[in-house]
Amino acid sequence: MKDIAVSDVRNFVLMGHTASGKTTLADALLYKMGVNDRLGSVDQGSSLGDYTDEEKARKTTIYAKSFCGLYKSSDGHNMDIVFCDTPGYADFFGQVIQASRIAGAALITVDAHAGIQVGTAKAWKQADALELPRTIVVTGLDRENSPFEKVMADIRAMWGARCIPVVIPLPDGSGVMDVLGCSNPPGSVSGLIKDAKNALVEMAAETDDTLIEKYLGGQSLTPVEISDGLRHAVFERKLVPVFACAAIKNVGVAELLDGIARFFPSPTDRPMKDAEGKPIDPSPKAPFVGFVWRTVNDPFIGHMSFVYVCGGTLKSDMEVLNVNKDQKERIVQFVALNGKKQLPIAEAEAGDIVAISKLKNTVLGDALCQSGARATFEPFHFPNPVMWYAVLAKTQGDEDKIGTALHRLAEDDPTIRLDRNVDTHETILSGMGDTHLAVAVERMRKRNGVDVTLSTPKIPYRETITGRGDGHYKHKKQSGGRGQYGEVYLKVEPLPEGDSEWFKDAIVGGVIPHNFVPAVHKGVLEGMTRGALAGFPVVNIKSIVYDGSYHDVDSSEIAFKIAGGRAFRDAMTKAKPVLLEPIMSVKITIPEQFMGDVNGDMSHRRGRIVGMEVVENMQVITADIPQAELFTYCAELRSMTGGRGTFEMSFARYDIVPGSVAQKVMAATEKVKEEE
Ligand SMILES: Nc1nc2c(ncn2[C@@H]2O[C@H](COP(=O)(O)OP(=O)(O)OP(=O)(O)O)[C@@H](O)[C@H]2O)c(=O)[nH]1
Ligand SMILES: [Mg+2]
Repeated sequence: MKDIAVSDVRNFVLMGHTASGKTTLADALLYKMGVNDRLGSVDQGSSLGDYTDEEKARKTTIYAKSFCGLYKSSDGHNMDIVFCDTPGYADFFGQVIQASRIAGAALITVDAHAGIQVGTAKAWKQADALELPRTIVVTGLDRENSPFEKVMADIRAMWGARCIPVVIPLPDGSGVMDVLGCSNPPGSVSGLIKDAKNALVEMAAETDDTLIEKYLGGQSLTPVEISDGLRHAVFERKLVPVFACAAIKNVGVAELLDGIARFFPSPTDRPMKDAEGKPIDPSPKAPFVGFVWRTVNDPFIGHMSFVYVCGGTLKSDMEVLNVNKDQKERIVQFVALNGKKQLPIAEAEAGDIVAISKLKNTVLGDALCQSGARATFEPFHFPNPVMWYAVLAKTQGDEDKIGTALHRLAEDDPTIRLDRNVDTHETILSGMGDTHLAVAVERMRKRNGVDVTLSTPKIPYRETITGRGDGHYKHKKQSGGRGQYGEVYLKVEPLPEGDSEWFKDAIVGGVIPHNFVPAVHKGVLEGMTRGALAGFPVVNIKSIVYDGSYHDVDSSEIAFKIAGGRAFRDAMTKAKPVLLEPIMSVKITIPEQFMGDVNGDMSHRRGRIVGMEVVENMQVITADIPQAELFTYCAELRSMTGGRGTFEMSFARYDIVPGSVAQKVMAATEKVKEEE
């Protein structure tokens, strides 16, 4: 067993808007705990967190990473601090979804200068969804025009009076005062400290009947009663302690670590739950249970599984069962991570995060269990992609390599998808935004040595009819020996809803002999793969073959197949054919002030608004928008709203393309055909 009890482990996730100082804070925490002998810097490329090439180039976090360190709390306790840093940039929210699942608590950063931003609200929502106890850390106190009181007021306006400061920054930004610990505050902040202290003590008292009696009776609570009460209130999410720091100047970092020790739950307090909602025994003596929350498949480092230890003790050379796959895996060795730094460890217990290499059959979301335990976990729920491109290999012959590389990427990051569109014959790469996909392409080029071009995908248009039509074709050829003969009359009509009989044989009197009807059927089917309008697949059409003629010697299957196909085409042309396009149901979330712009833009996109509501101070617009108008929406919505607008979407249905637009589509397909 390790020398630190599971009850002294603190495990949390850093979340917040991009550039709100998460990684800088992570570096400061690691420096304070002595994990790093200098303060890593995102700006200078020396951060322990943002260490990959793609992160250094963009000075932003792209991948969730885990860290750990030891900390001696102010009451002399040795604590094991484990945490994950996550990206704030919307494109990489998938990583937040993964990292927040294994956290015992959330630490949400708010930039003192910028205040609450979209990413902050999104982080809060994620913490809500997982019922995570949380604290807020106001960052960048050293920056000019960053008054703590103003941010504090915004925080309370947004999330209520349960947000109470536990430190108060000194006006010159040189340090912070611990609200409960300080006895002689300087005059300039004494009022703030007094108010916060009263609010905290009252909060502590309210957690327990005997304490509230004591409190109301005028007796003061002991420091232990206060800290136990507050810890309880944080677990119950009735209290959100607010910290403040200037991580870059090492201000407020020790107080924050103390607060984490004081307020956050240990895995004993808040054990991980399995898929059925049953808590997993966090004791080191219990059988080992681990949850694979991230994987990396990379030619540089091979296959790595990042595992959160839910309970038991993980030791090297242990055999475990991957419960999801029902396959045994041998864990030869594992390391603890501090970003890039790997630390070999002999044992891991609840709350620890380890990286295990070469688990061949294990993928993201799997459960690893020692005999005696058998758990699985609720699968991750990722958002649908919001941006798509058709991918093509730059070098012919690289297609297989690209397929493999992209599939590996998508396995590690399910917000990246790779699909083959059977209608347009394109390979579609989709993800959460331009940067997300650019990073994917860059990774492939650097690590797999393959290059691709991305282009706007073709729309999988379809064709159908809106009326009825009569078609006829007589296939007759006399060339030398045996001729070809087959004549077909057929009618088409829109396929009634619920009717699956799209081909009806209504021949009477054997005008088309029984044995040739399947050939007509085949011809019609072939006609339906390339419609009469622009060559797109035809849907929702019913063909009724009712007349025809044959020749004793010259009729053949091929002749009737040709006649069937051509008669279908003839009938379709006369049945008011229309083009259909995929319509997406889109949910757009924006701050109120952008309503005008976003709605105006909607009409240019042929969008139709179907609903509007206000959710948590944001306008949520639900609209139906043609897929063709959405390929660049992600970037354009962000630029219209200064990055504050987000959207999600899913396929709704196929709808008729309006005449003028259809003309353009048909002209474009015509042009492509000519070029070919
Ligand atoms: N002055 C000052 N600058 C800070 C502080 N914390 C962070 N910064 C700067 O703010 C910028 C963004 O900081 P990061 O730590 O990368 O922010 P982040 O939240 O990790 O951003 P993402 O990874 O994009 O989500 C960097 O240029 C930091 O140097 C601070 O306390 N004071
Ligand atoms: Mg970061």
